Amino acid sequence: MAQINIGQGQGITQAIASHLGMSKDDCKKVGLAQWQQVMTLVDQNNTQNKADSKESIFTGGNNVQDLGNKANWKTDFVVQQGTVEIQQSFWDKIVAILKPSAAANTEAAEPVSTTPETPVSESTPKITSGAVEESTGDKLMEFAEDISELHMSKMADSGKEFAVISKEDWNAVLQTNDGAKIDAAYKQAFTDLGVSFNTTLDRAGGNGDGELTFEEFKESGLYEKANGDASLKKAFDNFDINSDGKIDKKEMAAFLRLVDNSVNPNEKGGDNARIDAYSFAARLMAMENPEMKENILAAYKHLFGE
Ligand SMILES: [Ca+2]
Ligand SMILES: [Ca+2]
Repeated sequence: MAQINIGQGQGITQAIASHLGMSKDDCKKVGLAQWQQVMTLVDQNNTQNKADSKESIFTGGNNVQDLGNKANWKTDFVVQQGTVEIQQSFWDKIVAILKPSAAANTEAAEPVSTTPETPVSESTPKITSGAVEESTGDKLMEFAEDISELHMSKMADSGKEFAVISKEDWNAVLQTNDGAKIDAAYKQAFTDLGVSFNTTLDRAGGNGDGELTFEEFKESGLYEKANGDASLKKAFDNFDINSDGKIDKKEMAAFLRLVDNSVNPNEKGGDNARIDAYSFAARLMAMENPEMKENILAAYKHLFGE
């Protein structure tokens, strides 16, 4: 039996990949069809669990054919943080699909323990309140690319988490127990991040003035790469709260602030001045959702009170 540890905000596919010690490059080599096979096995295991009156691994839908459909991945194959058990017979087949070389070796059929490929501390941009570090936007851009390379799906390597304000600084602010101070630091951090992120995107696809026109937004590649079949203009309009045809730094800050919320209703999370890859991807993907504009607007009002 394999015991898979599901981290916070992790999907079942990522947890399996992580349990197998698969690197990001390993994951990239696994196609949707293979994941569908894997999830079919997980589904069979789940059915078996139910028959044995054991706890279900996941809730929601189980249609593996729809695995690549972004519209479903907030509701289907939903797993809780914790440990799930996959019976050995199913697990062996899963290993054979994902790691054929390991499966050939009987020793390796037993799952190996995993080490996170990138310690969070190395990939976490540090922003000190009031000062924007030049590299933050670049790092977030790389981060966005990482996710899009992994098809912006549940399978994304979303173990990554970015501190909007350094953990040390944030903890120091929290320890003051001063609500007004915490609120101000939080808002400042997101404002800084909005400036940094917008500037990076504008440098990538525009004239570098820190505001994004629709053309610049398109050229920056962020959303297009993230969700090629989406209506780009609609996504742009969601960002452009004041409808002046440009995404300014505050509008970008509002989007990023919105990301600082858990998308998994089972988690508490949210508003901890950290952005994890899973939430980031989910928000980008939800851009066509008619509620998105309202959500960004609410985040905008929270940050800037306008
Ligand atoms: Ca511009
Ligand atoms: Ca605007």
